[in-house]
Amino acid sequence: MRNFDTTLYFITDSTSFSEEEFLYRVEEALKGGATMLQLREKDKTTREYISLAKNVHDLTVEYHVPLIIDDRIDVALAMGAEGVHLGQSDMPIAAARKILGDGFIIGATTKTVSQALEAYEQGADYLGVGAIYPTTTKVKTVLTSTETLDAICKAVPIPTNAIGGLNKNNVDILEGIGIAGICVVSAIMKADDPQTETKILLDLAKKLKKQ
Ligand code: TZP
Ligand code: MG
Repeated sequence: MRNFDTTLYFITDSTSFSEEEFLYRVEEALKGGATMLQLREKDKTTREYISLAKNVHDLTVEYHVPLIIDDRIDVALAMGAEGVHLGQSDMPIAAARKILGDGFIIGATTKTVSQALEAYEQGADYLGVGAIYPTTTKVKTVLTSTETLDAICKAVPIPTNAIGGLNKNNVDILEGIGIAGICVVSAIMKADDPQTETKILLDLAKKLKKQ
């Protein structure tokens, strides 16, 4: 069963936080209504990634939110996450689907219509498209226009989220595009009050979806 809602998809970044502070922020975002959560770790050892993922999973299970692991199918399988998110340099979606089976949520980063169609055809459940704005989060990316985002939303029948530099003051650029939701890292991760920020962003994301 792949049941998920990408309306407000919070992607974490533990850089510069103690584990205690990080888990506190994750829980605040869950209390604020984040509908999906991705653990995104680039510098941890496999053991560290699994250990942190287990602790995050204890929280996401409590709030009935699916936990998606960035990049690492092995980590997701080892600790029992609900899904994985794969970029263009990670394992192809078809190979991941073969390994993970039908029960897993598989997300893909795509920046063009052809990448989006390929990911969909190979069995991706949702897409992340961006960066819409320049981002302060550590990532190799290029800007994606809202025209391309719009074309991707129209080309594939699976939920498509916008990502990159999004915050409560600039998401209006997404009005009228058929997105399923927004992905944010720093807007929540670095907020003074992550719970309140999450509530505000959830409200905005819901309104964007209705248009
Ligand atoms: N992919 C494209 S932009 C990005 C990723 C992972 C980072 C988004 O982070 P932020 O802080 O919401 O700009
Ligand atoms: Mg990746």
